Amino acid sequence: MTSPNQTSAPAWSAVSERNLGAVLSGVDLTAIASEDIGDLLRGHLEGHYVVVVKGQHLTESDHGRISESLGKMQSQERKMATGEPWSSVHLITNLDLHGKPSENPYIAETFLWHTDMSHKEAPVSYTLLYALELPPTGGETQFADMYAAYDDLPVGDQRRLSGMCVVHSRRRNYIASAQGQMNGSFPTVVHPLVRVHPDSKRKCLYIGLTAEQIVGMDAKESRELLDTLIAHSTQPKYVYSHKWSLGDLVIWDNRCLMHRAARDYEMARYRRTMRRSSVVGSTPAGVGSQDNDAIEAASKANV
Ligand SMILES: O=C(O)CCC(=O)C(=O)O
Ligand SMILES: [Fe+2]
Repeated sequence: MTSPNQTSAPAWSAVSERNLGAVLSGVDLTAIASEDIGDLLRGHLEGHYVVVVKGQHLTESDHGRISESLGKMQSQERKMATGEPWSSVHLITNLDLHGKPSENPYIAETFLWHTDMSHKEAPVSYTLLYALELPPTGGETQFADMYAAYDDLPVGDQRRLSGMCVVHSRRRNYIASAQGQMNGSFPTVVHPLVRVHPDSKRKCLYIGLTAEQIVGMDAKESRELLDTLIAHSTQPKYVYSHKWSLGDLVIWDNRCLMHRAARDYEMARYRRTMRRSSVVGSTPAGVGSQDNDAIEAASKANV
C-alpha cells in the first residue's frame, strides 16, 4: 500500500539468519488504515517476534492507533516519578524528578530479563516502543527467542519442564528498582513454565524477572533451575540486540520473548526517551491444556 507520504515501496528484511527479528522500511504507518496496519504487521510478528519499523514520525495519537490495530490497548497501573498515573501511551525515560538524565532512573527493572506484565493473570501480548531521544551509542533493547531456547533443550528436559508451573509476582521487580518500601504484599499468579503460543501453537519457555518459584519444588532448587533457564535462553545465539535510530518503532511479542534494556551508556549524561504502549493479552496456556496434535505439528514444523 502506498500513499503520497511514502517515498518507496514497503520492504521487509531479516536481522539475521535466524527467525528472530524483521525490519520494515519504506512505509509511513500514519498513512495506512488501521485494519491494514494490523494485516501488514501480524504475519511478520508471528514469524519473527520482533518487528522494527524504520523512519516513523509518530504523534502520541498515531502511536495509540497503531497499538489498537493489534488489539485492545492495555491500561496501566503504574505511576510516573512525579506521581501522575501512566496513560496507555506513556514515556519511559532515564530522567530523574528534575528532568535530568540519571544512572538510577525510576524504573530499573527493565534492565533485567523479563516479559511484560507476567505477574498478571493475562499478561500483555505486544509492546510497542518508539524512540524519541537516544544516547549517541548504546541503550539497545535486547530480545531473547524463547521458542529457540525451548526447541534446543533435550527432549527429556522439555517433557519434564512442560509439566511445571511457576509462581509469578512483582516482588523481584520492586527489589530491582529499589522503589520505596517493600510493603510485603505482592499478589501472585501461576503460569505454565512451558507456554503454548495462542497463535503459532508452538511451545516456548515462559520465565523472566517475575518468575519466583516453581510450584512444588524446594525454593533453592527452584531458583537454581529458573536462573539456569534464563542463562540458557539469553545465550548470544538466541538474542537480537536492537541498536536504535530515531524514528524506529519496535513491536515485540511478549508471549515468546524475554527482553531487557542495556544499561551501557553514560546515563547521567545522555537522555533516552521512549514512547511506549502495550496490547491486552490472554491467560498463558500450558502444554496439557491445548490441542496436542496442533502443538506437535507446530513444533515439528519449526525444528
Ligand atoms: O527501554 C527499553 O529498551 C525497554 C523497556 C521495557 O522493558 C519495556 O518497554 O517494556
Ligand atoms: Fe519490558
